[in-house]
Amino acid sequence: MEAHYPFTLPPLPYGYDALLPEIEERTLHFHHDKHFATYIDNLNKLLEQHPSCQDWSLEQLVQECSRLPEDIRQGVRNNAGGVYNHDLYFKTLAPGPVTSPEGPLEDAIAREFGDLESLKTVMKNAALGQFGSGWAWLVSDREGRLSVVKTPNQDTPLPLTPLLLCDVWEHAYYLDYQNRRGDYFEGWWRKVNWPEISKAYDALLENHIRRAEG
Ligand code: MN3
Repeated sequence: MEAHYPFTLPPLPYGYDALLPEIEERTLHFHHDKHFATYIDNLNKLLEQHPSCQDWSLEQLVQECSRLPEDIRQGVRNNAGGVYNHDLYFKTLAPGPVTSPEGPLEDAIAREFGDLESLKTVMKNAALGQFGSGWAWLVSDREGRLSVVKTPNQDTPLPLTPLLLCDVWEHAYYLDYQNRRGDYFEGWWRKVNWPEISKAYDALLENHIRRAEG
């Protein structure tokens, strides 16, 4: 993803059939090529008229949208959030066999939740408990403490660091699962890219240690 405007659609990091049978090809085509692309187009259109905001990073657009010109504030909140969330959503899934957390992340999950199955239960409750469209998240604070949160619409949990996110907008699952959000969650969970998420958590801890030493 570009550092700032103009943003372009990153390719899907795997084939459109890579998440079968949990997530079907047509869902990925709609979700990535249409929905994700639309958030990017809309965000670029909003920023087009405002050169002063064109060097803002995506994280800045999401977190500091109250400082934006009023006429684009809500639009940027929705669409920059949509870009941020979908970029991460597709990157945190992977083809292949079921994986599990590794190293410090495995330890942190044991500490905060007991075990991976308990984390799954907490996250599934968040996914099912999000009324209407939104997201369920596994996040970390700057010190590496994990928690599960949910957000409505395209809101993000920033400044907490997102590690994993489940899209519970109907467009993420309706073609495959219709109204069965819980079945979608179970399928989605089997495709989580734990090795990559474990690496992201390692990097977060390293940053924390560096800050503490610096
Ligand atoms: Mn979506």
